[in-house]
Amino acid sequence: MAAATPLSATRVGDGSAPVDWIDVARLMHLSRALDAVEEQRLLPEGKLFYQFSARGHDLAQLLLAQQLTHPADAVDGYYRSRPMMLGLGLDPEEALAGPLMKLGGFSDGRDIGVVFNLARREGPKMLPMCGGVGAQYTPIAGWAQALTYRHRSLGEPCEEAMAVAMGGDGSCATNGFWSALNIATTQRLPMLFFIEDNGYGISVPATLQSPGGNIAANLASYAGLGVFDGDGTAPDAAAALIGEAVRHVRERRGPAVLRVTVPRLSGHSAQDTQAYRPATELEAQARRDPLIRLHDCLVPARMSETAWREQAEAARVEVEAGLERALARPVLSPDQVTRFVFSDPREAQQVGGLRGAGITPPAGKHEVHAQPGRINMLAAIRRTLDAELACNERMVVFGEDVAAKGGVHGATLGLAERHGAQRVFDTSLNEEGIIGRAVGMAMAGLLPVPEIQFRKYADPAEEQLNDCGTVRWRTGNRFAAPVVVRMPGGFFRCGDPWHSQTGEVKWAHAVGWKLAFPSNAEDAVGLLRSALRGDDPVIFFEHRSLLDAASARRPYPGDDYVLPFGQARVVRPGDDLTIVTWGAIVARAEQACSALEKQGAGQVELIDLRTLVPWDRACVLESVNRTGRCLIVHEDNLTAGFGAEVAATITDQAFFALDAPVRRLAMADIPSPHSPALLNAVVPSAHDIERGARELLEF
Ligand SMILES: Cc1ncc(C[n+]2csc(CCOP(=O)(O)OP(=O)(O)O)c2C)c(N)n1
Ligand SMILES: [Mg+2]
Repeated sequence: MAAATPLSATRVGDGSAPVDWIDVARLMHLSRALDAVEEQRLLPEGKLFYQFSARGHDLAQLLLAQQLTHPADAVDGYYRSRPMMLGLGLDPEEALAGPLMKLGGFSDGRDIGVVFNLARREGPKMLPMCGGVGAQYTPIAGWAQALTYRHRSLGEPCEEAMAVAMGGDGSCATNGFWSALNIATTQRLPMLFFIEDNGYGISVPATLQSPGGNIAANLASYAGLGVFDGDGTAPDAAAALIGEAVRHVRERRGPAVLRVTVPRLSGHSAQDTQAYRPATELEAQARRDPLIRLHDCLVPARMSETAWREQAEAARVEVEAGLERALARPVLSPDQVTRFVFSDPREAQQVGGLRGAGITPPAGKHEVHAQPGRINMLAAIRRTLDAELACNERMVVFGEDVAAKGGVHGATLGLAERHGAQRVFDTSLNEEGIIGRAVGMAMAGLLPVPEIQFRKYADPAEEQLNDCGTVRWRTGNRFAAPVVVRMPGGFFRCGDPWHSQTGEVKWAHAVGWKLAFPSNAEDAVGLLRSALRGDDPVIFFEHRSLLDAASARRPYPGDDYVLPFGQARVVRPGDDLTIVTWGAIVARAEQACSALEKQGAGQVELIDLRTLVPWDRACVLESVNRTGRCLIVHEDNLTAGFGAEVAATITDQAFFALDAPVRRLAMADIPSPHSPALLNAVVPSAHDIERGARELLEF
């Protein structure tokens, strides 16, 4: 455990400058006044629903905030991090507008007020916090990795900037904490884990979160990690300890964890009576109140009692005035509540993605410039990644085995050699880390293109994927994280419950994701480039059976070719029945349509949706209005599969044109079976489609 070192003044922000104690005291009073007005007035009056007091945690946070002065610094905190926000410049009106659900307040009433963010082009930022404990860690690790990239590869002055994750003792048990620790130490990132240990996660004692109840002690032998541990309520010692930890990170001696012990002077939240805590414990911790300790440390040595009292009164007045202004603010107009799920070309986000960095990628061309020969879908994807890496220095490709091996499917073969180890790199085997890091990198102005090795293995990243999709909406377009996630999956000769699921409907249901599911090499190029030059998070599904399928081979359509999302392809025209499908089923459906035509059973119109979010409703409805019959076929499970969405839309909007029921043909509601004999029995075959289509034609 590192010992505290005396303060010696050099530069602000590197941990060795003298603390501005007068400002620390001012902000302590402000933080307490905010807590008081919420706890004593606004909650009892029913004006807010959530209140998480920071009393006890405040001093340590404010001491850390004073060190965060580099313009590229960023923090990701949690619901108890308001003192840090005050230290970064949050004013009381904005602080209260959030919990009061008013316009402004960092989410315009969309998110709970204690879940802050601080979006500004210049100066330290607070990345959007999440309600999920532990979800803050991997995005800020991504920010830290982006700092290294921005310095080394883009020449930006980030060599002393740092990233800070703030969390409680309970959060040290989460997947996110361990994922981020793994990333920060293996990549030697400029990242500080600031752990405020108040001994409890709601009512669960810290000993059930970390063995022995001290995460810092447990991490003492973790390779590549600076470990600091001390009392977060002892003003001088805490300031010295925090300064030392910050210096460790800024001087690029590696990541660090700093555990500060703090009292939780209120219940977990305003509703929590703390009945589970012994009275003696509550009395003992009241004596550790950092406000009292700060007073005893500053008065009279550094300020007079009168000045202290004046500060407290000034804070009370400032909060009252802020409250009045916050209460007078309007609420967001309800007709705006569905805005900002996706990017709005009229209004760029403040932070995140290329547009947040003030960069507009080239639009690309919609015309195909077919090159001689046909390439398979795998080569098409690789070539598109290669071309975009060459023209966009902010793009980075990463995942498990993507560098030296070139990906287990081969999509990134040779890219690391061509574009360098900074831009195409292997990660640890940690999907939450892969996606969470991508989110933070996108917020730092890069274009992250992570690969999830097999679709099923996105499961550990589910939380980060969900939070990534909603971040633009949650923050009212202040932040966005446009990442392009490549995700191979689906059957390939055989099936199995691990490598062969498609499960694409999850991404259609999740908020904020666009979803591409190409069936051939040309579409793969156009859709992938569209995604890489777009401004929204995209799941790019690569069907394993199509990567080298003859049916999917096409000429390369050119280095500028883009295919907009939401434009289905009419694979073959017909007036008797519409078949709607996508991905690997397209080729099977084509066979079925040819067979039906040869038999004289009817002319079937085959539609390949190409993208599921957005999906081309107009194309499908126009077709069904003509044919009066529709069969939807997919590989994903039947129940609540995307076919249900298409069917519901048709019955709602083309009901009077229908001459037959809308039918779905899909995988039975089981995981993909391994044996080809079993697989073929449950994935719709050309023969199954032919039979299903004939039934509808004859209906
Ligand atoms: C993933 C997740 N699980 C459970 C919860 C409910 N929850 C909110 S706060 C909390 C305890 C967190 O304790 P700690 O990290 O020590 O922070 P503290 O509140 O003590 O500052 C729990 C269980 C949640 N928000 N997220
Ligand atoms: Mg705690």
